[in-house]
Amino acid sequence: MVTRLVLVLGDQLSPNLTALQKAEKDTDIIVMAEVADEASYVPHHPKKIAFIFAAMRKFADALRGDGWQVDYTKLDDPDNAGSITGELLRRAEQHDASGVIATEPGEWRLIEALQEMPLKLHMIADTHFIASHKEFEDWAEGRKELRMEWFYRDMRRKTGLLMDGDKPVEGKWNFDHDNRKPAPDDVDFNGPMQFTPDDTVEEVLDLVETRFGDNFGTLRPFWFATDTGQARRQLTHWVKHALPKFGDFQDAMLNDNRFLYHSIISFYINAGLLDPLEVCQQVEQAYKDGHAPINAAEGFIRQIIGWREYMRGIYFLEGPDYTSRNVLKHTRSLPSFFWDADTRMNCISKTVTQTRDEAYAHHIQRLMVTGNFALLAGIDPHEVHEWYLAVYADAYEWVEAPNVIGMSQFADGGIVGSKPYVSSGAYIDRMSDYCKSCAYKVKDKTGPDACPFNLLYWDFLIRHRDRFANNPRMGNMYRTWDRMDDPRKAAVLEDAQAFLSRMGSGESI
Ligand code: FAD
Ligand code: DLZ
Ligand code: SF4
Repeated sequence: MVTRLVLVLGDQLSPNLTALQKAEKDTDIIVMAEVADEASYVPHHPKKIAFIFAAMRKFADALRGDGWQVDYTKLDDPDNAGSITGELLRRAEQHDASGVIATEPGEWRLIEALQEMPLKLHMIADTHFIASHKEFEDWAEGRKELRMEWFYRDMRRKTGLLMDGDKPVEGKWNFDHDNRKPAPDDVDFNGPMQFTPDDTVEEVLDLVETRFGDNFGTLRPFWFATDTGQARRQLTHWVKHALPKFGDFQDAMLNDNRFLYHSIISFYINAGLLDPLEVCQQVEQAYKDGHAPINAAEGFIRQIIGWREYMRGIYFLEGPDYTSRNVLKHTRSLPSFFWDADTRMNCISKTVTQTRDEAYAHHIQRLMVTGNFALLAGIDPHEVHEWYLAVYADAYEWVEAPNVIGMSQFADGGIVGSKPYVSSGAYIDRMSDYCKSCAYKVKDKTGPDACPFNLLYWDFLIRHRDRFANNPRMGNMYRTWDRMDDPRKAAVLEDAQAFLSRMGSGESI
């Protein structure tokens, strides 16, 4: 009998994994390994490492219960080879295995490492996505602009989600204009379901505390779901109590509410615990049952079959050099307040503190607070990319990089976004209550108390005028600048430079 190894990675924890479908229970051996290389290629948030290790251990137990032979290596196992390929080589020798079956990993780094390994490799597509690489490539072929909205409509047609024959339900593809309400006074949802750590989780928490306790991020309290059953309970809880208002307040931010009406399921979908199509079908059903309005259901489904799939398509279409793109030639170092939250800018301080505590921030905090600031201030996009990859529990390069390098930092030159996502403090003030308790004044455009976003916004636009002045979506911004009188323009740019040099010299800002 020939034995083959079947690799299951920490973000492939699904019984429908293609590698498992191709394997034979009687003869093949599943290899799962907690390894130093994966746990430290960026300084991951301790909650992220604990989540992955705990979910891996439980998934391995479930596979054993289902009759599979699983060779599982814990991080502190003395024989641990320290890398995925090292572990495969060690197990191959142990079992005299003929080769490895693997589902394609979500990062070029690991795909390349597997391909270079001196073992026969059968790498299969990951079918936990709506679109295959080929479908995305065919869609992209010959298009001048790869706009998400057009791709999304194809995914609606393909899945049949929210479709009435070949037409979108309620006559429109996109209800986004209903989804920009500012922060509500009262949020009648208490956030995600929280799970008390069981023995498996506790053991992992102790390990992570010892080995990664110095990484940025608070490990305890730890409440994440760590198996599919728990993740489904969280999803159902959210559909019941929060989905109806998800659309309305999708872009809002609040000092005292970290989750608002967000689903907090990206950790679970990205690790394989939830299936994206099943999640969307559950949301569609809530709409059909009259429980959720169309703007909520459509807004949510678009995030998953639209943005999530589109981001993956871009990552694989653009290739391994994507994370080193830097068309705006930004070179400033990431300021220390991205790690210690020590800044008088309340929006940044709140977002970084929340990120430290939860390994989570929602989309608008990531895009319009930390991302916006990094872009305006001209931070090196690779440093920004490594920060996002480390600090969020849902971050794997296939989804993080297009969001950061593309959508947030415009470092890909406009493949993901047709214009840079930049704003002055006015946007943050409209969508949150951050500015009310900030040391800076959002209404001040210059002077010692002026909101730094106001200063840097103009500095950014003027710095990159040659690139953006002819962008039809940015003409208004430049016209507003051109209407300002010269002394005002000079004061804005001077104050912006002074701010950047204070930041560069490490002064508290
Ligand atoms: P909800 O707001 O409830 O949205 C529902 C689901 O839609 C999410 O769970 C997610 O699966 C999907 N989704 C929404 N927007 C996106 C998007 N832009 N790209 C991909 N999926 C999306 N998402 C990640 O999963 N991993 C990342 O590393 C990541 N990095 C990001 C970095 C930046 C700079 C930005 C702007 C966004 C990033 N996102 C990332 C997208 C988004 O912020 C998160 O998916 C979302 O905040 C997760 O929280 P949630 O589950 O409560 O999402
Ligand atoms: C993120 C991560 C971490 C922290 N640790 C492991 C690990 O020890 N073993 C493993 O199989 N996977 C881990 N992962 C997930 C991988 O990094 C992920 O599979 C690749 O980045 C591809 O998406
Ligand atoms: Fe952020 Fe400016 Fe508002 Fe302060 S005033 S919270 S720095 S946007």
